[in-house]
Amino acid sequence: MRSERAGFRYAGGMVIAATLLMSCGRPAARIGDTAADAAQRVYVAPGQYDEFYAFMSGGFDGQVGVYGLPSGRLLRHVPVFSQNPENGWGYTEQTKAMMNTSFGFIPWDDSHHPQLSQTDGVPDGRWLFINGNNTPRIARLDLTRFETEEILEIPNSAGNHASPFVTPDNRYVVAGTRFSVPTPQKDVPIADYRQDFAGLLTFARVDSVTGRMTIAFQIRMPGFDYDLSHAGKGPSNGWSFFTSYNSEQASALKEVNASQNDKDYIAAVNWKRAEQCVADGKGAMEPARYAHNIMGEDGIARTEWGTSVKVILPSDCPEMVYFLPTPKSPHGVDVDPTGEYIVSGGKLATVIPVHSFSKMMQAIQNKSFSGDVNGIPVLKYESVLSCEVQNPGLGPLHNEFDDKGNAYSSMFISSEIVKWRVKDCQVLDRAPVYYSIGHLMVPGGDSRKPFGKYVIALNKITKDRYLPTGPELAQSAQLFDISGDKMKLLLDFPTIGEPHYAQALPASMIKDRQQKIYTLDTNADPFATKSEKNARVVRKGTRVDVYMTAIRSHFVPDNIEGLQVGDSVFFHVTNLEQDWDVPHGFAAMGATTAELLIMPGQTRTLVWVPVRVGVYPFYCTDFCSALHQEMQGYARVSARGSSVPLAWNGPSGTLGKAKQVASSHSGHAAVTTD
Ligand code: K7E
Ligand code: CUA
Repeated sequence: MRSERAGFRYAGGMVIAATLLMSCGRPAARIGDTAADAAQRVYVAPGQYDEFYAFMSGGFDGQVGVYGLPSGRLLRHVPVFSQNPENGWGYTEQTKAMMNTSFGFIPWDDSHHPQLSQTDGVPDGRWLFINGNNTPRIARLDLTRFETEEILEIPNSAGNHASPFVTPDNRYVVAGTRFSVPTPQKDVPIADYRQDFAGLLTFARVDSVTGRMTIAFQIRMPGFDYDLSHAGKGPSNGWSFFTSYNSEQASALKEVNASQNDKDYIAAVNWKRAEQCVADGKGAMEPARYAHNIMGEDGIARTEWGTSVKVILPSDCPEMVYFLPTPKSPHGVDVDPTGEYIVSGGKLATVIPVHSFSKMMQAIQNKSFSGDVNGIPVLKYESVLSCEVQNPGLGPLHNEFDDKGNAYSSMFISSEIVKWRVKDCQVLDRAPVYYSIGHLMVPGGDSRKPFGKYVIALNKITKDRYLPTGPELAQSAQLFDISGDKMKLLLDFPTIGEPHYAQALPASMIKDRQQKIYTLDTNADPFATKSEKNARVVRKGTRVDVYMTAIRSHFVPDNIEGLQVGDSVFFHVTNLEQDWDVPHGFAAMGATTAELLIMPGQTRTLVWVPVRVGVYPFYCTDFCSALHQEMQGYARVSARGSSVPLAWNGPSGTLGKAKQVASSHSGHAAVTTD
């Protein structure tokens, strides 16, 4: 949300207020009843587990951070959109295809909104979806393995920010474009924005068994900036809500020009109606090239190329989209657990507007419209409003809910969380945060049944909360107890990347469903080596395939000779272990890609191109046993065209003692024992 900061400069006095609030040193925190009391509530004794898993987006690091709550302990950093040299994600031959896009190989993204899959409006712990903001994509993680299993590119989109919010039955994840663009792309003057730019809202269908996504349809909307979304639930199930700003359709200096209107809109999209129109043959298939990357059962990612997409216009399908006027330049949109209230956060608004779904339906029926935009009816603000939270603070962004009818809103400029009652907009409590909160998260707080208990502030600016670390300071999360009437600060903990949104669920929902190993017997990687006696080295021209095994505490083969400068050496390393938590690593000196971390039963491939003659070590990077340091070997690299024969060590190879038998035609070499 860094981009939004600039916008506040034009909010005049607000900025001065913000500066004052943020520069007054270290305010005394309102901690629990006493510090000891707070400490006790977040203390998870050695050997004990946290109560919740929390999933936080990595923002500019493109990944997902998994934390335990209430301790705030970082459990795992799961690579998603960004290559990760720690385990070879996006570098290995098996995972590279996950980064394919219509723009080519893109090894990073900016991830903002994790969303747990839901069943009947409640997180079910099966999958986690997350958006790639820069090159529009949605990823799906499997929560039995904490691995990314699928990445779907979203065509006709630019800045996939209003994404990937799920419907209560997990039928769809949505993707609204933050930046309108010409669709299909074409070479036009930017000044022709109004006429040529559009904002597409994408609905990707999720398979209920496999979780696989397919683009069902896209709705071509006016060229606003579609910022955030949440699905309706309960009575409002069947609708998705998208905030928009820049209803001015300004194409330059948006800081000023997109902040003119007192109200922008929430787009209320009746996706059940859209489905019906699509089934009736409305809309048109338009050409669109996009990548769909799927991790196969064999552990190898592959790309399928999409070639077209169904695009439907609001004018094709009356009663599909309505605009709800919403002050001012709204950011978040959140639907309360009952599904009746739709709450926005107007970055420049002085109130928090709460729309009523039942009033919206009534207004639609009564045609209580104040006008239209490109034929999309604009409902009268007063006829859809439930209430406005007065004086909530400055810079409202996002809202989450507890299980007692209350909402918690983040106030970016005044750096606080405000708690208020949803049904009558009464402010009940406020708690300062340190500093500049973006999203906030209650476990299950955007679902039909919030788990409650805590709210976490995800703060943008840390200033003086932690030991300083040079020009860049850690991002900060703050955990509050919300079990009583008043919020109580329990804990600060640093986070990695820049978490935007987060999700959490009780650990009991997923902890006993963890996959512990990959079964070696069913390893279907074509380069797998399932026993040491099959380890071998095969040359075909300048390509050398090393079929290697790893088990405590050695590689087979461990020594290899006969490699040549400029060869492409494919180290296919299979971890023969079948015990939980015994990965082996593999690193080769001078490798220009990454190391490998190979899970038990898995095969991973690193390509190494030796650039000069010599003898180079490779070794295991994961301390796996008392003799881990001995888990090493050498690769001898000779000059191009050298007569040193290809040979290796191992149960069947006896490098140094062996009779070398070269096969004549394929350049293939083998070693036999005496
Ligand atoms: Cu940071 Cu949801 Cu991208 Cu608000 S967003 S803070
Ligand atoms: Cu294998 Cu260390």
